[in-house]
Amino acid sequence: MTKTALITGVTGQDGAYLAEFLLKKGYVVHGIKRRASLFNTDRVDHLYQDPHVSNRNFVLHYGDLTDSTNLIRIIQQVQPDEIYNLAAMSHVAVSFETPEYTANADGIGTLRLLEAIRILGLEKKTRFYQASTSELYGLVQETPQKETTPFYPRSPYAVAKLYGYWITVNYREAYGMYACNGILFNHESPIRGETFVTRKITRAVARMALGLQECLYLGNLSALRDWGHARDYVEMQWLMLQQEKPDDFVIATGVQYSVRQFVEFAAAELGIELRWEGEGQNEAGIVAAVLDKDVRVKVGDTIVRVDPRYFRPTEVETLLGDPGKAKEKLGWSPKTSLQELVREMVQADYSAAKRDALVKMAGFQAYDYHE
Ligand code: NDP
Ligand code: GDR
Repeated sequence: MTKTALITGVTGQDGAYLAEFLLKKGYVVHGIKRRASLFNTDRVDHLYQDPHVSNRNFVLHYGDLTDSTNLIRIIQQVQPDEIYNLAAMSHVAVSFETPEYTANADGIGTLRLLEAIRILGLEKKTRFYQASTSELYGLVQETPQKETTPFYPRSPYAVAKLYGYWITVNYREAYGMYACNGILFNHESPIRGETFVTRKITRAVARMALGLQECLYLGNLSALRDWGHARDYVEMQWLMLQQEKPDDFVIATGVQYSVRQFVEFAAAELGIELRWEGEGQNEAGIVAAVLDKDVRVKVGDTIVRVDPRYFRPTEVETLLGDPGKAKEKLGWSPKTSLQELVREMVQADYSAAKRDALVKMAGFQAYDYHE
C-alpha cells in the first residue's frame, strides 16, 4: 500500500531532505509552503511536478501553521498516514525579536495540527512527528544530554518548542495517538539557511578566498555544538514513525566542537591558514577579548571580527547529545563526520562563489553579505 505523508516546512532544509527521502521510499508526499512575494521553493524545485500531470506524487499546498482552518482543510483533503511537523520560525536569535509570532507558529502551531487530527477523527490513522530540539536543554543540567535530562529553555524559540514537545506527549497519552518527539541536535548541510552560523562561515570563507567578501562578523566564538548532517537526521525522523510504539528520541553525534573550531576547519578546507590576533589565544582569553570587541582573526588577508550584535540576550553555551537510545532501539547512528560535513558545505559554497566571481569579473557587482 502506498503511504501518504504531509510535511509542514517542506521548503526548509529538513523538509527538502525528508521529501526526497520519502519519495525514494515510494511515498506520495504533500507539503505545505507559505505564500511569499518571491519564489521560496528553491530547495524542492528539483522535485516539482507540473500540476497538469496526473498521478503526481509530490504536491504542494499553500498554508501556514498560524491558520487552523487551512490546516484542517489540507489534512482532510490529504488524509495523511504520517505528518512531519517541521515548520517553525527556527532562528533562535530572531525569536528574541519576534517572540509572540514564534510562540504562535512553533508552540500553538503544533497544537493546531494535533487538534486537526483529532477533529477529523484521524487519531488511529495518522502518525505525528514533532521537530523538537536540543535548545530545550538550554542551560544544561547534565552532560551529555539524553531523553531524561531536565529542560531549561533559554530563548522564546526554545520556550515555544517546549510547549510543542509537551503537547505532543500529552496528546499521545490523552488520546492514544502515535505521536513522537525527535529531540534533534544541530544539523547542517549545503542547503542550511545562510544565517545559521555554520553556513554563514562556509559561505563567507568561500567568498573571502575569492576576494568577494572582506570580513566575516560573528558573535560568540566559544559556543559549543554537536553538529550532524541533515541528510542523516531525516532518516531518523522517518524511522521514529515506523516503530510499534511511539516514543521520544535524542538524535545527535555525541561529538562537540566550538564555533571557533568550525571557522578553523572551514578555512583549512580551502588551504587558508588562520592566524588569531587579539588578546586571547585560548578560549577563556577569546571570550574576554570578545566582550572588549577586540578579537580579530585573520583569514589570509581578510578578517573575522566579533560583532556583539550577534550575541544573544541569553545564550546556550554548550550542547552535547547522547544518541544511545536511538542506537539501541532503532539501530541508528550518524554516518557523516564533522570533517566530511564541513568539506561538503565549503565545496558547495566555493562552487557558488566561483560563479559569483565570474559574474563580477564580467562587470557585475556581486553583493557583500554580512548577516
Ligand atoms: P528551516 O528554517 O530551514 O525551515 C523551516 C520551514 O518552516 C520553512 O519551510 C519555512 O517556510 C517554514 N515555516 C516557518 N514558519 C512557518 C509558518 N508559520 N507556517 C508554515 N510554515 C512555516 O528549518 P530546518 O529545516 O533547519 O528545521 C526543521 C525543523 O526542525 C524546525 O522546526 C526547527 O525548529 C527544528 N530543528 C532544527 C534543527 C536544525 O539544526 N536544523 C535542530 C532541531 C530542531 P519558508 O521557507 O517560507 O521560510
Ligand atoms: P542554534 O544555531 O542557535 O544552535 O539553533 P545557530 O547556528 O544560529 O547558532 C549556533 C551558535 O553559534 C553562535 N554564533 C552565531 N550564530 C549565528 N546564527 N550567527 C552568528 O554570527 C554567530 N556567531 C556565533 C550562536 O550564538 C550559537 O551559540 C539551531 C537552529 O537550527 C534551531 O532551529 C535548532 O533548534 C537548534 O539549532 C538545535
